[in-house]
Amino acid sequence: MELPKHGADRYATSRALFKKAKDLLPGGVNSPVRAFKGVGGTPPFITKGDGAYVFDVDGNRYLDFVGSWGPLIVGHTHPYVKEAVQKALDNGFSFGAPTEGEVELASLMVERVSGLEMVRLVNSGTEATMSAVRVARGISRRDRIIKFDGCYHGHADCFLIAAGSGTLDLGEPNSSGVPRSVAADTLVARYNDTDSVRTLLAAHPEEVAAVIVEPVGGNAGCIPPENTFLSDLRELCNQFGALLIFDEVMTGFRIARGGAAERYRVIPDLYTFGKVIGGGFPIGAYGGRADIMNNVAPVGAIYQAGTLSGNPIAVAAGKATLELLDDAAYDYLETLGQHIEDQFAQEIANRSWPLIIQRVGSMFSVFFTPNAVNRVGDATESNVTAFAKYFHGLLEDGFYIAPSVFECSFVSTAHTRTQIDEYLEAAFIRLESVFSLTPESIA
Ligand code: HOZ
Repeated sequence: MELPKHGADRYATSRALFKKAKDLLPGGVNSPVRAFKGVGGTPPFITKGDGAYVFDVDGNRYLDFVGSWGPLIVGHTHPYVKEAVQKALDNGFSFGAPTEGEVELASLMVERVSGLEMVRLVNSGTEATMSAVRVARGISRRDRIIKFDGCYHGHADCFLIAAGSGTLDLGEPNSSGVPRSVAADTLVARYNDTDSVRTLLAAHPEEVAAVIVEPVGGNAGCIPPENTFLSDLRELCNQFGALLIFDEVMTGFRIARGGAAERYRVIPDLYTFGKVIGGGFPIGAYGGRADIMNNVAPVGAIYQAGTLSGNPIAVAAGKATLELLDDAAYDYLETLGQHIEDQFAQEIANRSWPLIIQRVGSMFSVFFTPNAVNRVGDATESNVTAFAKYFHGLLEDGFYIAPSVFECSFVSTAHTRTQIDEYLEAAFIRLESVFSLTPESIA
């Protein structure tokens, strides 16, 4: 395998741009994890994506496992999605009025997801989760919610308590600026720990509007739900009269045609979506049973609105992306994901590396700790220095994985088996070199 050239100057233009960006944008970025706080160094400034690859301003090419943090499940600039977007562009950028495309996208979603009868399109995952919580509060007339430590549901005030994603790189899971009164209504349970939820619900009878969960933890690395965790949540919510919200912004239409609900056979009361349903354009959605969603304005009294909601370009991209995701696509993603998992697991066992790979479908993480990661506390045991060395080695080799041990990497249908094997070969060489360093240098 021919690796790209190494050298001090390979990120020169990115470095200069990053310096300038820091004067104009907080941390030089528009979303914290992009600043490489978790791994140090300079983020490559990306100019172009094509299939499974992205290219930076210095002309480096990377096999991309970030996929814009999940939306690009069919790869970059897929011709079918591109054509749909170009067609939509010809007709106008935004109307602030109903369009046929919104109805078509909603029906593609409803058709695939159990218990999803109606949806409301919004502009981001954050908008989706904050709106879903408002619906739960409006219906139940209760104020409190339960979330899980290390779960990330976007940046609305009520979720930035024991949050995941970029907050973990900064070592500060509670954002400043969140009013104490808002934080007091967010109760925090332990992921994969049903008893912690039961205890909170029992301690706050008739106070909890909703339990919101990432059905597969994706913002403290990839953390699958244990055994009956999700079905236990379903039962507890029924028992205590709280709504169960699956935040499927990351897992929706990715880990199965019908998302986590299909994969784990548990149906929540409300769903939130984003990422894949916009095919790379800004979008979000929340939805659930009609008897719940018909409480949203203009039918019901729970208000939520947006100028760009249902934007025709985002809708066209999302619709085209979903149309490409047939059973064969999910089988393919599963096969590639399984191959990555098997190869890593074998290599880890053979070489006794203190690592673990965790995967669900086409999302995966390699944790730099030998023990299973079942919640955020386990993930924070990861050797972040070793991860950073591994990450930068792979970047130099032309492989772009998530720049934080607390984020997932993603496979798309544009990745080929050959590309995946090239990545595995490079990853194992880099791991070999990381673990041959003295323990002190990677402590
Ligand atoms: N919240 C996203 C990762 N879990 C990061 C989004 C971004 O930086 O683009």
